[in-house]
Amino acid sequence: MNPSPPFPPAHAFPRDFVWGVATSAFQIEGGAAEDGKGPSIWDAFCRVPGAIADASSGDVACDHYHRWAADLDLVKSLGVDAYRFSVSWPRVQPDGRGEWNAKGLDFYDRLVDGLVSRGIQPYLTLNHWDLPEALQARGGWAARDTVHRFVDYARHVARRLGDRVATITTHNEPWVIATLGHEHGNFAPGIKSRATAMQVSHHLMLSHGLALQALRAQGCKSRLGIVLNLSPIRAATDDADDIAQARLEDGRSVRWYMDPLFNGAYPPDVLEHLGRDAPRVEAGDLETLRTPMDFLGLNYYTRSVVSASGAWDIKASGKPLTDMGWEVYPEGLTELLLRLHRDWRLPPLYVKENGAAFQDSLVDGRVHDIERTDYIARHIAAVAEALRQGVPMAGYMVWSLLDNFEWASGYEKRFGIVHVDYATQRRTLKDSALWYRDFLQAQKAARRVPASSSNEFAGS
Ligand code: IFM
Repeated sequence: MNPSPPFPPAHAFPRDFVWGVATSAFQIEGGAAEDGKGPSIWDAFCRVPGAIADASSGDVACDHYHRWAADLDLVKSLGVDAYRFSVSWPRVQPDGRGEWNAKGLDFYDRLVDGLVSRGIQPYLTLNHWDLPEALQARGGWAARDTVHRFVDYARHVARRLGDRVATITTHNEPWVIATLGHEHGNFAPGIKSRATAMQVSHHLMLSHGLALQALRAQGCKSRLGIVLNLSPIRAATDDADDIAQARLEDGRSVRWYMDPLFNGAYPPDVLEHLGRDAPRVEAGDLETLRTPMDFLGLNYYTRSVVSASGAWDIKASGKPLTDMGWEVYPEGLTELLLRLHRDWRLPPLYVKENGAAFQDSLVDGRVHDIERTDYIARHIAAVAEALRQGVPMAGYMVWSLLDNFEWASGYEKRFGIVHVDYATQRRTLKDSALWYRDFLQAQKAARRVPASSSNEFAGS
């Protein structure tokens, strides 16, 4: 058997550092048309021929809608502090406006109670991409009215669950919704228009700011924030064109979100580049965008290397690649965290997703996923290094608890630390889950002894 990677130093992390695992509704729940749930844009997108690599859908997924209690027992067995999940908007409001679906709300009520009774903090996300299809028919995120529908939805969910939920994230990865969903068109709703994508990104962030204001106005006690997918962007060479391209990519994927959220302005170089494709911004919008947050969430998987010609081949880096073809580059996480800390005034920062897809084999009830274990260990060490250098890190969550529906890749890519046999829905803890569990036990032991008298832990 392969050796386990050593544990990152236990005392690198503050005592109240939050360790967790993450999932999202569409990727695990199934129950796609059950108990009054309406269709989402991803239900519709899955029906488009060729949209999903294995022609699958979220109809059943991990059947978490029925197996949630056993899944929470699994979460509990890992010893995490928090569980990040998302609410499916069309499950609780099938048309995205008007009537609420009591059975859908009851499901999340039970889920939150189930977490609290197991001593796990619920970390709720309102929008992990599954917009009600009925709203898409009225223009989706490109329509300003959707902003107001989202604020109503946020208010209702917070009224129902906010008393027990530790944090509420408005949107997960707005860049993905805007760019992959509306510019490249390989994600739902499958639109290919840069102008639409930029308007969508503005509406997502506007709805985020308005939702924060609305939730605070109604006395919501949960901590509020957003989760961005960010990467350090590097030029492939020292060539001036490559450097300019990298600066633009950084503008479009990092500064486009960070600048308005923290400084109340879109980056001027990106606006100039976009020209007529820049979004329509109404008076007062920019002020709303910078509504203070209680936390910023960051999802990190890899860095991005760009060249003006587009000719850079990721294999040239010589680093290992995951099953997604993404370079394993943990030092990029430290680099990114230091840069965010340097360039913006940040609230407490969480890594809300980090993990890797690899080809797994289940043999005799075990999955020896040494590459995933190593990936997680090295990224946790990268967070420790950022903390050491002064970044206000508050938590780290593994993506993902379960193998699940990986969007346009269907079920072909497995990100879980728990293996799912989709034919039987049997769950098996992979070695990465066992490693994470043991690491968290070591963390807890370290919390119990004074920092000065402890040693660093060695891996099991
Ligand atoms: O599975 C996704 C998740 O839904 C959002 N962040 C990236 C993950 C891996 O691609």
